[in-house]
Amino acid sequence: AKNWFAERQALQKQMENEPLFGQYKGKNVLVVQAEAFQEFVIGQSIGGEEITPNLNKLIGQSIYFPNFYHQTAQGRTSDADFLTSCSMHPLPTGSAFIRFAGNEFDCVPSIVKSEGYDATVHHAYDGSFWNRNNMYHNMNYDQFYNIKDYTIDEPIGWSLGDTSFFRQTVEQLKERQKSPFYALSITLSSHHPFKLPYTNQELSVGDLQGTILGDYVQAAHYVDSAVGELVEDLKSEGLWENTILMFYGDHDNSVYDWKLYEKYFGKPVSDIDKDRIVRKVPFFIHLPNDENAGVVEKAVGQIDTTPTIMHLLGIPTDNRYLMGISMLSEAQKSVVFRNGGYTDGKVYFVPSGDGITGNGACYDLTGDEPQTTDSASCVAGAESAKQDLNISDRVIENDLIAVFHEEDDGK
Ligand code: GP9
Repeated sequence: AKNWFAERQALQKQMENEPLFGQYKGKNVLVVQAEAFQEFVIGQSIGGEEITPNLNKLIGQSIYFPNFYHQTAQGRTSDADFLTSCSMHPLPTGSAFIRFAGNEFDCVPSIVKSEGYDATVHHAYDGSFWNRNNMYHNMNYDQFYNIKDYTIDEPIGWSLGDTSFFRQTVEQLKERQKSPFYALSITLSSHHPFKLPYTNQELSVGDLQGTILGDYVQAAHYVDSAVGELVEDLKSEGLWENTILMFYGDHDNSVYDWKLYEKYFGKPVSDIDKDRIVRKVPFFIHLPNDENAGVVEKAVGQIDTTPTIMHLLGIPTDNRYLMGISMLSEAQKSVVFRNGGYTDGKVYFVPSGDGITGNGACYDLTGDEPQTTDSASCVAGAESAKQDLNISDRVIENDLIAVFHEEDDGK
């Protein structure tokens, strides 16, 4: 396993000679992990209105990755957190947050703390859910703000509406008076089954009215407005120009009634579209002064988030055990899904008996529309995906990062 990481570290190292490396050293980082927020709502309108007007505008001022995939499994939101913060794959069963919270990992809070950052995590729900209290303690956060730290002045769904959640999160960051800060804020209002209070349902969803997908679209619109207010708040607090804002969706919405999507898109949904609709979540990075804005088509995944943060802040990856590589780097690797599927942007592999359609197909993505292609084109990639998953499982189950660190320290 350590040899595998040596190869990965060599690939990660490429970023150190690339233009953005360290260009945002010392800036604050605010990461928004949005509940069940999928890519298919971005840039779309319904009933003549944009679903995500604020994000659409912000994406134009950010580095936007339309081919960013979630890689989560049974651990859902906790898997997204583990993938993005610790750059490891989720487990085949259960959640690493619950099963291996005591293990050693190289997660973003401890990495940025070694550079003098204050590191906090914010989520307006019971701190014991997904074993967060223990896992966040182990991840070395300076503080975990949970339901006990929020005033429920906008009750929505499981707890607090995202608008108030963001406002109170910014207040918490201000009160800490620590700079630079790294903060992860995990939203909740768009949780399944997406039923917002009537007054928060602002869109006319037409044919989708009264369906779960209609409710989902309303919820996405609400989250978008909350993000719009967050941006205004950051501006009025004087944080906007010295903070990197990242936004991504954690996982899919568990709605697999394809007739509803056909109504939404107004056209049939093919098998490959189904798989990609389910796996794609948006990812954007807003940099101070709207710098380096543009769309990056490269296929990237949640596991690449921590190395991307390190790239911007200029933190080398030596002696860190991370499976991803920076999304901003020219270096290439595949996005591996927990079911053994993968994509490298050129092909897309859906293993048989698994995945959304389970059709065991290899698709060529290089033309205008994805086409099934000879399965031989996906064989080597599928082998390598299997190996990545295997390495990740072995490392987690045997707490090998602790061993690697000990060996490195002894050198
Ligand atoms: C609860 C929230 C939801 O705290 O993170 O988790 P999920 O049910 O989406 O995994």
